[in-house]
Amino acid sequence: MLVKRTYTRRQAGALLGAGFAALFLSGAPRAGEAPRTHKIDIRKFKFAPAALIIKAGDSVEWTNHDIAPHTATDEEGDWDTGTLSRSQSATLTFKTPGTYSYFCAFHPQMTATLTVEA
Ligand SMILES: [Cu+2]
Repeated sequence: MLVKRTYTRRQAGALLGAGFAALFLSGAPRAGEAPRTHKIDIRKFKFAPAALIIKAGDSVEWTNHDIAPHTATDEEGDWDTGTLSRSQSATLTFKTPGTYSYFCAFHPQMTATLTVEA
């Protein structure tokens, strides 16, 4: 009987501890919003959306829906998805704020912009 009560008290203490931990976490600055993955479709020789704004730490997934191969290639050469064949995807994570203009290496008339906010 006594043992059972002690056990119960310990359990309650553990729950209380978890509650305090949760309070601390929720009270923390909201700088750490969970990173998101944004999707960009490449279809009919266009990036959609052609302009996208994300937060630093977010990722972008490009998916090629065309028969022709495409890339998403940064104009400054900072990043590149590499060649995406039909139905292929590539995901890149962006940590540095800035505005990036990019294009398709096979079809340079295909252009778009990606803005990474701090
Ligand atoms: Cu292309």
